Amino acid sequence: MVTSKHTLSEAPHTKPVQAFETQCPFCSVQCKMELIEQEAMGRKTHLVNPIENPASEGRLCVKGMNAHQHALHRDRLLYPMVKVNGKFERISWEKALDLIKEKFTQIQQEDGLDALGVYGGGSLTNEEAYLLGKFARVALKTRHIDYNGRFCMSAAASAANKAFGVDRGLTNQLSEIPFTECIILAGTNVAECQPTLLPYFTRAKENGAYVIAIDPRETATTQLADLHLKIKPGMDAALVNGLLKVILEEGYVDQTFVEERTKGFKELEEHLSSVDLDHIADITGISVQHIREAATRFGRAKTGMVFTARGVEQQTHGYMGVRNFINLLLVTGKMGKAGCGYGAITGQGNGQGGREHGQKADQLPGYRSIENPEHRSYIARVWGIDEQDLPGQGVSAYEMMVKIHRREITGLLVMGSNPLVSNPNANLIEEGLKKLKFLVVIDLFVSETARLADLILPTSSYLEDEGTMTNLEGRVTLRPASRPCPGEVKHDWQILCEIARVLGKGKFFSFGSAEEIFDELRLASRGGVADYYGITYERLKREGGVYWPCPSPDHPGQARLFEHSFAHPDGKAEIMPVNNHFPNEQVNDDFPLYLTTGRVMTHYLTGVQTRRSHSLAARNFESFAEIHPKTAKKYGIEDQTLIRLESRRGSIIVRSKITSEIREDTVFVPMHWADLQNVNLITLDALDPICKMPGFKVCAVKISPLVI
Ligand SMILES: Nc1nc2c(c(=O)[nH]1)N[C@H]1C(S)=C(S)[C@@H](COP(=O)(O)OP(=O)(O)OC[C@H]3O[C@@H](n4cnc5c(=O)[nH]c(N)nc54)[C@H](O)[C@@H]3O)O[C@H]1N2
Ligand SMILES: Nc1nc2c(c(=O)[nH]1)N[C@H]1C(S)=C(S)[C@@H](COP(=O)(O)OP(=O)(O)OC[C@H]3O[C@@H](n4cnc5c(=O)[nH]c(N)nc54)[C@H](O)[C@@H]3O)O[C@H]1N2
Ligand code: SF4
Ligand SMILES: [Mo]
Repeated sequence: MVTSKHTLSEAPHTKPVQAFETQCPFCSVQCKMELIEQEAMGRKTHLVNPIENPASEGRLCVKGMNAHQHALHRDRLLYPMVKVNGKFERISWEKALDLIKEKFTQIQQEDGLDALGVYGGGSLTNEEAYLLGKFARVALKTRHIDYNGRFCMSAAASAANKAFGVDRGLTNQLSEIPFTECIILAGTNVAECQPTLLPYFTRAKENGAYVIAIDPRETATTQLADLHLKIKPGMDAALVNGLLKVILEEGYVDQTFVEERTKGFKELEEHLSSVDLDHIADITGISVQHIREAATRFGRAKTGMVFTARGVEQQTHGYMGVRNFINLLLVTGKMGKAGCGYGAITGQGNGQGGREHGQKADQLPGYRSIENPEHRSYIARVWGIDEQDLPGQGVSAYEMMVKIHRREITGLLVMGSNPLVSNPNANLIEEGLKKLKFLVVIDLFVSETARLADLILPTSSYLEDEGTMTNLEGRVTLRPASRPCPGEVKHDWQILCEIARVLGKGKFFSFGSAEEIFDELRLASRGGVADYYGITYERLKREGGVYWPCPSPDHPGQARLFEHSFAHPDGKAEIMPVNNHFPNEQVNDDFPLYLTTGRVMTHYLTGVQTRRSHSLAARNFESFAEIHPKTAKKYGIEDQTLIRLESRRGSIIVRSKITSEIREDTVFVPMHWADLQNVNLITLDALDPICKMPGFKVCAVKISPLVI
């Protein structure tokens, strides 16, 4: 990690040409940095320096350091491309837009308005995510829009909404972490996934904090912990029942807080009376002694925070898992105070803002609901349309894919996602996408999904696209544009405006800049839960960042939530009994091991960007499976050899990595590779019934050496 600012201007033979201020395109920390273009011995080279900012405090990780390598890569799409006889050919923007008009109109006439689907992403700026939602509802009049954040934030978002009445990644500022006494890190590998945040936790430890990590693997994050609970995959909800049982037994309940600020405690108390600690130990793989230790440490501490990420959330009961961790905070009164709060560690760069302004199937801007008559009429007024013309709720991302497979959706526009690699059960996705009458993909590269497209439109990268992003704390920042678009590339928002224009809806999309869209977003979010009304570009430039909610231009923005009341009408948070949930797929003789999936430090999501960065690809160039030495021996697997992993849905081939860091009953494969190494060829497509999150983190597999 780079922390110090150094300039190369004094280096011999090196001449800085220009410097740009920008923001990393990858994770939710949104580290600020400076990209310096320089000339060395007649060749152009690049240097990246971190820039001081309140989230990363001037740190950068290896991905941020090398992000420009993909943005400046020769593989960047520079022109629209149409598929002719199975091959992509360059086409003019005019012809591309005509083709969209022809195909979309034809699909609408043949199959109805809802036969067009829109699929967005958490890399889009707030302006673009907002515009995509408006585009689906106003330009296409379809109910079918959803986005990749469904696979990312939906469990935590739905749990926080239900428990607190509002969903913002962190309820507190990052700067409070060093001053809390006990920290639970559940299913989060912050050291590899938000590396620049790690010093907040190491500082907490230096200040005497006790850190509990819950993960089936030893990771760079669990190494930080005083207590690592090496849990059986999918068993977090049950583990928390054990923790709660001890908290109640030992008298660590904050009675005043529970009485004044919450409801539902009695039901929880009753439910816990039937919880048996030996049983919990048995099903979670965590000893009673460790359950007691963790509960006592957390219960006794005067301040404490819980952080969850995808390990807890990407489960078919991810919503329930998060609810139970929130129960733990509520019964111990550790909310709404300095050093006390909950954090769902948001994933994508704009995973937070991307889930607030209307690219979700059930949502309108400002975190409004598309089923709420008042919300509908407010947004219809802002958009200048009749409320009756606003479609209703659609379905979640994977359910859209199922509709595509059933030919209920026959045309699809993808902006900022690679669904073929990131959805579970990739075989079904591929079959479905091939059945579409028309697939348009808007991307920087020919991603695996774009390969299947009829039309690919080239979009701008973080270096070219101005716009706002909302980081994991709910802090809105402005990312300036550094460079002009290469070739014939256009910004996502420009592309949407132009498609709307050829579809005869231009008057609703007459924007000339990202700022103009932001000004409409401010209005659309006004009075909503995620209220951005008081945030302006001018303020963002002046202040560096503003927290939402920010209802008026003179409002400072709210850094810590729930100090006096929760966001439900009665001001109280909801405590809820949670059962001991089990994963949907269990191991058996045929598929004897659990597979869990996740990330490595050097790659980002489906790898379309990071696999094109030579410095990152050099660090990890292929996928692998972590396997315990005893398990490897049992199945005749040698270290660093190719192996086959097989589930009921398919198989993949990856390299073995034998390590005692993982549980004996579990293997781990990262998600960053495609084709034969696409781990989603074998994952399970069962969804959480509440939030529709797929259970990416647990399925049953078998492993074998690859015999050639
Ligand atoms: N380097 C890198 N950083 C990233 C990303 C990336 O792709 N690469 N992606 C970004 C995005 S979009 C996201 S959503 C975040 C994800 O950030 P994280 O959620 O932290 O990342 P994961 O590796 O998916 O999962 C975290 C941990 O959960 C553990 N785990 C697996 N199953 C279970 C379980 O049943 N219970 C518990 N308690 N733990 C379990 C895994 O072993 C893993 O160490 O990272 C963001 N940052
Ligand atoms: N097995 C398994 N599967 C998972 C997960 C897991 O842990 N395990 N995690 C899930 C999670 S948390 C997530 S967030 C999803 C993410 O999955 P995806 O949505 O597929 O994520 P990316 O790989 O970021 O794909 C983004 C695509 O958009 C392009 N792109 C980047 N920036 C822009 C932009 O500004 N505009 C446009 N138009 N395109 C852009 C990139 O080149 C890339 O092709 O994967 C999910 N899938
Ligand atoms: S990947 Fe995340 S932690 Fe690393 S530089 Fe980018 S924003 Fe910062
Ligand atoms: Mo994510």
